[in-house]
Amino acid sequence: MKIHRIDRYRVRLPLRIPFETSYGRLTEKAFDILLVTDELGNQGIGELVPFEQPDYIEETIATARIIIENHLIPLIKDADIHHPKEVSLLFNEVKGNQMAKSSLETAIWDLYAKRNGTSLKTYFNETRTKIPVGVSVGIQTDLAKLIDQINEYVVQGYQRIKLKIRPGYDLKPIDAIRNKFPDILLMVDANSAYTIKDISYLKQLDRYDLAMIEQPFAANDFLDHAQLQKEMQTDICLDENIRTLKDCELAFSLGSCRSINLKIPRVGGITEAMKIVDFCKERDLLVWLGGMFESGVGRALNLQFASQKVFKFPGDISASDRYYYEDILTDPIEIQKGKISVPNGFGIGVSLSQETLLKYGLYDTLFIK
Ligand code: OSB
Ligand code: MG
Repeated sequence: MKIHRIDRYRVRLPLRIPFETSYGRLTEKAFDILLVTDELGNQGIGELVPFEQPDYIEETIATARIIIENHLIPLIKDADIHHPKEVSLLFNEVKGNQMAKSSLETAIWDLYAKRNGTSLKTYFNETRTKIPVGVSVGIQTDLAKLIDQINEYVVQGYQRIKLKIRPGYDLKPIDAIRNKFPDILLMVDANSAYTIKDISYLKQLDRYDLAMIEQPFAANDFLDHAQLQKEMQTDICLDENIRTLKDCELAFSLGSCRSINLKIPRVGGITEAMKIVDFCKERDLLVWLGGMFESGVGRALNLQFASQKVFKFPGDISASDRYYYEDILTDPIEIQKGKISVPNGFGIGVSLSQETLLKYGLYDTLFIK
């Protein structure tokens, strides 16, 4: 397989509901769609997912574009690729920058599956056709509005609610949700907003029967998380910390968490994600699939990957209408009875709406043979 050209759309899609986390507020999501074409004219699609601000992790969409154009494309433009697993090896000399790598690596997996006339999920183990899904709810200081919003998601069938929290917005909203929905599968995500000084405060969360607390401490901290996990009953889940399989090994051996939020782009692509899944399975570490407010392309990829039976905990993979007024797919992703169907076509299984892409995006060509 030879790469003959790479094109992209740089897109900004307005969000239906602004999304607020412990570190900021998002009203539009910027992302790039990369189209990788082989010597036979097959085309793989990948999404570049980082945010515009380096406030979730250090990568931004602008830094990722530079890495892609100046460092990653030169590594694949003359290569003869027999299997997409070779791409992560070719990219090895570029340190970090996982989301930049993932955008091309996942496009090449999609290309490979399309070339072979098969769905992407055929490369994964023990797959299902429908996936249980959850929804991540942004910070909403008006608690009546928060409860209304969650109620709407529960009515739509979402099987798990994840609430974003930060100091000053934690016990009260959690208490309000638990009072109204005593039995829902509920978890919280702090996006690194607390520190080791908050351990005794955070222990109060143990009384709310939370499925887990995601990333309470800094994105590169393993020791303080291990201390917290020792003192708390509630499972700790790591998100920002996990960039590689090595990070999972470290977290497991230190006891920093009992659960991993796996995002394919945050670990550099499908090949590393598969290794992490194998590791978690062997160690009985709960692994579930997270999200990055992806467009339909990234969520179609997430659905293919989350089709594996090991992802029994509902992922952050919501329907198109939870995020956007218009998605960039010809057929938006829909939820039915708390589940989303894995798209059926070749590769990631979806086709692009060129009209929507051009309405919200700019097209250019990065490389032509
Ligand atoms: O921490 O998981 C996170 C969204 C943006 C940035 C970080 C996170 C999130 C989510 C939403 O929680 C997941 C989604 O529905 O895509
Ligand atoms: Mg998170």
